[in-house]
Amino acid sequence: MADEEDDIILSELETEELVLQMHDDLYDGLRDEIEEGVNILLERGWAPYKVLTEALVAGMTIVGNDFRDGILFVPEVLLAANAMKAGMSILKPLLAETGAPRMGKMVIGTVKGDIHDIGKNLVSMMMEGAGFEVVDLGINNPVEKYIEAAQQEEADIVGMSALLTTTMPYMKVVIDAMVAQGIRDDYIVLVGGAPLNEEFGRAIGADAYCRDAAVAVETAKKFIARKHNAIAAG
Ligand code: B1M
Repeated sequence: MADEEDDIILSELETEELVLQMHDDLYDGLRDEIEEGVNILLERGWAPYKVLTEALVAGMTIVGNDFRDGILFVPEVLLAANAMKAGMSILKPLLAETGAPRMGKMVIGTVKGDIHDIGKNLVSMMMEGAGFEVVDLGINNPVEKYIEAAQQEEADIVGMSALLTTTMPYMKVVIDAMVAQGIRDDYIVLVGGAPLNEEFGRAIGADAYCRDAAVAVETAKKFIARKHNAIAAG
């Protein structure tokens, strides 16, 4: 727990200062302070999505830049990631709060060889918030896991995440296996992750590349509507 003095300091900051302080706290991996900051922003009327993008994701971008530049190392980044997850777990029920009818079902996971899961978790949260049922396969998923889960769960969408240039080609392995088994067209395949782009998505045979979680939701809705229209048209 943050001690009482920290509580007072955080809660007394102006909102703009608080957000900057949260970027610092995320950088320093201060889980309790991040939880506290998230709660204060919510109390001040910030929408959960705004807290997520402006306080947490923006802070993580700074961490990412310094990781890239050799200023931060894996243990520090892990602490930052844990602090981010703590903040996200407060936002999750708020983002998922919806009485909307099920839009469709998605299985999603990070590909084999890759253990980054923050972005994938964010996509899951946002999809649930938009009324999708989400089956989260976690990290380091081999092709068999995606295919088995998609079939068992009777999913509409297969989502894949990769954060490394060395693991993103594995998405093609999964799609090629789906083609080989004659099941590729049974699913909408969406891919995402920082090193990907639209061209890559097209090249590997995905239905779409999703730049971020909000785009993933919009894209999923669009493809599900298309699927329903095709079924209705016979
Ligand atoms: Co890693 N790491 N990391 N790392 N890490 C990156 C990705 C890196 C870019 C850092 C850097 O150099 N700047 C770099 C990759 C370089 C490259 O491939 N060219 C890198 C490296 C090198 C590594 C290691 C190899 C380091 C090492 O061991 N020497 C190692 C690899 C381990 C492995 O996977 N086998 C490693 C380890 C780690 C930690 C464990 C320390 C930690 C992960 C903790 C965790 O996830 N639980 C970590 C972190 C945190 C990062 C950075 C700093 C942050 C990633 C993140 O969470 N971003 C990252 C730098 C960066 O990306 N700027 C970095 C926030 C998140 C919200 O964004 O994941 O992009 P993102 O998700 C977005 C979109 O991309 C999209 O929506 C999300 C939300 O808007 N999206 C999807 C993502 N998945 C989607 C799926 C969809 C749709 C949209 O499906 C439908």
